[in-house]
Amino acid sequence: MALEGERQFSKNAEPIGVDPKTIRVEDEYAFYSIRNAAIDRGKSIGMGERDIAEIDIVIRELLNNIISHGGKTGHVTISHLTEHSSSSLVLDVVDHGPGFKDFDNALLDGVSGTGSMGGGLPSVRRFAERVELVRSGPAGSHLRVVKRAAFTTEQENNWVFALFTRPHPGESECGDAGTMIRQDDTILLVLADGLGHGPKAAEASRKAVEVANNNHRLPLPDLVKVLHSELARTRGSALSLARIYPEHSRIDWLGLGNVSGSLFRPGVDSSESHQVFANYNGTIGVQLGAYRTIQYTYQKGDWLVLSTDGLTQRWQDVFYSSPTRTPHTIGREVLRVSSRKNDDSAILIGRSR
Ligand SMILES: [Mn+2]
Repeated sequence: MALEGERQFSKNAEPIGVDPKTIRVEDEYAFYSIRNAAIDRGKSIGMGERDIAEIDIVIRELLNNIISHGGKTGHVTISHLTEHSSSSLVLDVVDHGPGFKDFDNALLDGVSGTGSMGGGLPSVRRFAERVELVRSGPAGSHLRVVKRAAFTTEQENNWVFALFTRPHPGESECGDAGTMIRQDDTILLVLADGLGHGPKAAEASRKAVEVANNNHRLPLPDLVKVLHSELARTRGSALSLARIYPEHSRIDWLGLGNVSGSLFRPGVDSSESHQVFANYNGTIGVQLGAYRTIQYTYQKGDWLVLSTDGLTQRWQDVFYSSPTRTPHTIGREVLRVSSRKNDDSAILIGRSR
């Protein structure tokens, strides 16, 4: 919600998210196509019902501003980010109006600016983590809105997830990246560990997430083939894929390299059973040997954990001892106590309810 430091115009007018999709605004009916595309994208990055409802309101307000104050035409580019601790929806809104006369006031409740865009954008501010004025002036405005998915989402298929990443200490970018994609009755989980750390590692893992997002309907072995060819010009990445079929209590697993997966089943006498998934050797984009999908079954109440080798085995102790067992609290605690000092770290943790 903080706007401090974001009032200067950004140099970067290009969309900052991956897989950008641009929709023109020529009249108020553009609302429906933009809303639907944004909602689809929000769902694909794991947003829950509340986030989706808020996106609806945010887009309504942004479109109102284009129609009422922004010269009636423009375009909206929808993209997403999967960096840091969570996924975000990014909206780049460009109009052909006279620009903002008073951007700060436009974000306040009850302020009506006549003749300028921004006759009040309070809901945009309330429901988005970042609202940034990229450009304002007689040739139109460019507003960037970043809405982060809540850490955990609860949806009809009864899995709750949290994704946490942490960069190598001393690096600004994290070389590990992941995503959760809900599609029809399945959930695809992706966790990638770009080789090494720093910007080149981040480039590889981000690319992997982007390619997985764009090809998420493919069977897992086919998705690996596409990933392998698309990452050929990157440094390469270890990567694991899990596709959950809630109706069949089944997880299809395709693990490559050092991104591990496991199921935990809390026992009645506080003992836990732990099943570690099998991984094949290989580095996406560099070298792949033989691999196949392996099926596991789970029960209600089981936990699924994907993690990179930036976490020490101590994370299992945190898991067993954590008194407040939500994916969010456990994931955050695991990163805090068991991240290695010499690598990026990431955990994607979920619970079947
Ligand atoms: Mn690593």
